Amino acid sequence: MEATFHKPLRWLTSTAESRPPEATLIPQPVTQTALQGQTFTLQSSATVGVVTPSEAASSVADQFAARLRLSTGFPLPVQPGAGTITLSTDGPSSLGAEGYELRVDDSTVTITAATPEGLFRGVTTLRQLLPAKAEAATEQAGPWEIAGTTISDAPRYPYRGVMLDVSRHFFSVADVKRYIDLASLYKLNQLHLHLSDDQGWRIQVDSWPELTKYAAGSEVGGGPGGHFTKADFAEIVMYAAERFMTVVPEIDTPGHTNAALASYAELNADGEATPLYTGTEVGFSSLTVDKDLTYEFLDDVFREVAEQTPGDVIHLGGDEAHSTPHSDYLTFVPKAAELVVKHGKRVMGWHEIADADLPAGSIVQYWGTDDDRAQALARKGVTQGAEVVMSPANRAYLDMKYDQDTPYGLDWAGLISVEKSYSWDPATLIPELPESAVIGVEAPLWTETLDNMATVEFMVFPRLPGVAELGWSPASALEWSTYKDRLAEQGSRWEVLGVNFYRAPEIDWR
Ligand code: TNX
Repeated sequence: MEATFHKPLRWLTSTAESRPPEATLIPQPVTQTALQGQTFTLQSSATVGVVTPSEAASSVADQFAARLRLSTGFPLPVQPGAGTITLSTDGPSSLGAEGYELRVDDSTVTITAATPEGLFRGVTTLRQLLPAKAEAATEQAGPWEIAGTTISDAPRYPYRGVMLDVSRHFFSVADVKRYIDLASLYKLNQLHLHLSDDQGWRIQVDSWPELTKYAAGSEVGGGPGGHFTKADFAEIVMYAAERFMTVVPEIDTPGHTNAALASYAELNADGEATPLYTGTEVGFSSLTVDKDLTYEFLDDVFREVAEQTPGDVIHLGGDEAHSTPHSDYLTFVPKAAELVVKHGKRVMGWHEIADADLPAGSIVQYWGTDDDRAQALARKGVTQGAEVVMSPANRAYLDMKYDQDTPYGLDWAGLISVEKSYSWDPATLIPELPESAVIGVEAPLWTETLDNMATVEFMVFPRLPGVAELGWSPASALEWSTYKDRLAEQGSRWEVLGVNFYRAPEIDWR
């Protein structure tokens, strides 16, 4: 199987000295230089041109123009060939799939990339260069000025993710779309959806219909739950794809499986269905490792999930299997992993899976808290040829409280201030882990204490942009003292977008 994720680009170096004082971008681009004395002003006559239009490149231009029409009230026609704002996919392949160059001078804006995805990242930067009011959904007064600049940019890592746990509490398609919109503002490219757990099953599986007929109707606290039909899930996948974000579906196994065990008595060792569960304990459920039916079940589930997901990864969980004897766990993981591979996907799993034999091309998601055992498992995964995504729970977990007064969230991995969530290097956090094995970062959001988007946004913002920057910007550009000024600027954008962000006292909000 062909691996999607490539080695980080190392050929571009940061030039922090050339950074103009007005730069307020997150993530910080690889290089940015001011064009002194030049200012672009978007006028009502402006056009958006697409050079070498393809369906995907035109869709990037259409999305951008549609957004700006709302706030500027300008017609902004999209046309083939050069425009006032030109998007070109004629850039050199040396920019990489996500790289782009952006130039703003007195009269034009040009974004050049090698792919539509690169154009999308460039447009994301352009949106941040415009005044915050450009994000408004209603017409605002100009002027629409951008300081002259040239930017050359490409990501440090190919995997830059955010997770949403829709199992502990269910979130609607509209909620997930908003989550995608907000994450894509920071160039994140992976949406990990935690689709099954003890408390609820959230994705339609036709061959095992009780999962959604029965176990979707449960969630933490006894609320109504819910699930994504195949049509819903396709809508999410497409919405994400239009924003160059890949959905990584997780079916958590062999623990965190009460929803399945409650739906089908025959999956249980004693043949009796468990009751639905609406609490927040972990580690009490397990699939039956020595039953053939367990693997028939997973074969069907992974097949139907694979069919619904164009990305090349299925996450099989593997965390906190405290009710699975360890020898059983070591038997289970390779068998479950083989089924994921059988359906054409790469295996991803929480770092515990690295204790078992893993198929080639696996991805281990590290969620440790600087503890030796978790770090050793990440290294063990790499010894087996796996790649690593970094989600250290004491830094990247968005469900941890900011401080003891935070009204929602948990604190088992510690309190995580904005500075703490930003101040680490994915390449060096785990001692003796080869840097080349790290393919990126992910910020997980578990939702035991979160049942609506306002509280989700409160935990996600302002920490998510920092993790996004760790995934995109060169290590030499990561500096809290300048980051926190750039972050302060983002507050005005969130106000325009109606984001319920936490006004952390560490940040000097404008
Ligand atoms: C641990 S992190 C879990 C989840 C919980 C989370 C709460 C991980 C792989 N498993 O089941 O929701 O803590 O922070």
